[in-house]
Amino acid sequence: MISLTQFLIEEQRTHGAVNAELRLLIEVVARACKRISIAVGKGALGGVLGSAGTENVQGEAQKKLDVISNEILLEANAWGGHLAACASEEMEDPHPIPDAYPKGNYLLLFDPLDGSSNIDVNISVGTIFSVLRASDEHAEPEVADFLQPGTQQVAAGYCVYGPSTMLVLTTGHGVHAFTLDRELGSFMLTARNLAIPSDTAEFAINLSNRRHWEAPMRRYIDELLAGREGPRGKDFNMRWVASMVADVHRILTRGGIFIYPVDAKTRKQGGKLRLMYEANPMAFIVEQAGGAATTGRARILEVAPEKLHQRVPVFLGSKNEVATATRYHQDADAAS
Ligand code: P6P
Repeated sequence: MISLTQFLIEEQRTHGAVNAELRLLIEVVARACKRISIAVGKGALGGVLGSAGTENVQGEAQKKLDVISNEILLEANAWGGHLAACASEEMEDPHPIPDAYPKGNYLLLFDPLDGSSNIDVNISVGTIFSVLRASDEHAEPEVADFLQPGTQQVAAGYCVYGPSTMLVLTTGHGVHAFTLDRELGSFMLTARNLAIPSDTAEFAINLSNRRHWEAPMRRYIDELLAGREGPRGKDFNMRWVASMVADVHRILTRGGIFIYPVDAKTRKQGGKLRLMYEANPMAFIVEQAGGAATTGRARILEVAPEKLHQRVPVFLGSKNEVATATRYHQDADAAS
């Protein structure tokens, strides 16, 4: 069993997709995730549960662990000379690298603790990150430098803080999973080339929003709920953790479709989930594992970003189900 470091050095040798600077970036993020895992794992013993009493840029109440996780990632990435800047769900604007340190060639975007509403009830949460190349147009990266389509990502990953802490990573050559060995303090490679089955009998959606959905969304889910007597001719199972990292990890492990559609409640914002540091990294990972990821109308990775905290609808997972759900939306648009 090899460590993350050995795996990255082998990737550097074989594919060249990972240079020394990107390898350092990934290792620094992994080390930050270890620290977040320790903080999350302390639960009530760490005095880190509950609300921070502040709101983030999304107007959402921040949990103490949201703020702590954000700080851990900022501090970890300040000194290495691998980043030009960071951007986070928890911060309005890009975060510059302190003048005391050299700047690097990459931009790091992250949701430091996704699903944090689950923390106080001890359900799995996670960190999601995306890596883009920095442009050399501006000495200090601006928002516009971050607004690259998901196809420009050079790496993406997440860390799921569950019964075990796992880092899942792609640099464009498959998806690989590492499990934290707490005695060694190292992420150890436990799965190479994760592959999402093309078909599934399991879907993940917040069904309580059904009355707010568009017609094609109701059509697609109602057909799944009709089971073997319905047009799909088979029964489906439903899972909804309300923690994207946990739901996506299950889909990477055994297949499924995850959907957070735009609906009457979220139409003004364009959806609930954020493009740059939730949808794009998860879409890169899912496509690299043989799955598909769309907005219900178009490939997520080809969405041209307009704002740093832009939201999009998300349909991702087993490619044949994503194709069916997407086709229903496209057919409805064509008929309207
Ligand atoms: P709902 C967590 O807040 C999150 O951003 C995702 O991790 C998760 O999939 C979704 O929102 C849960 O949304 O409507 O079930 O609370």
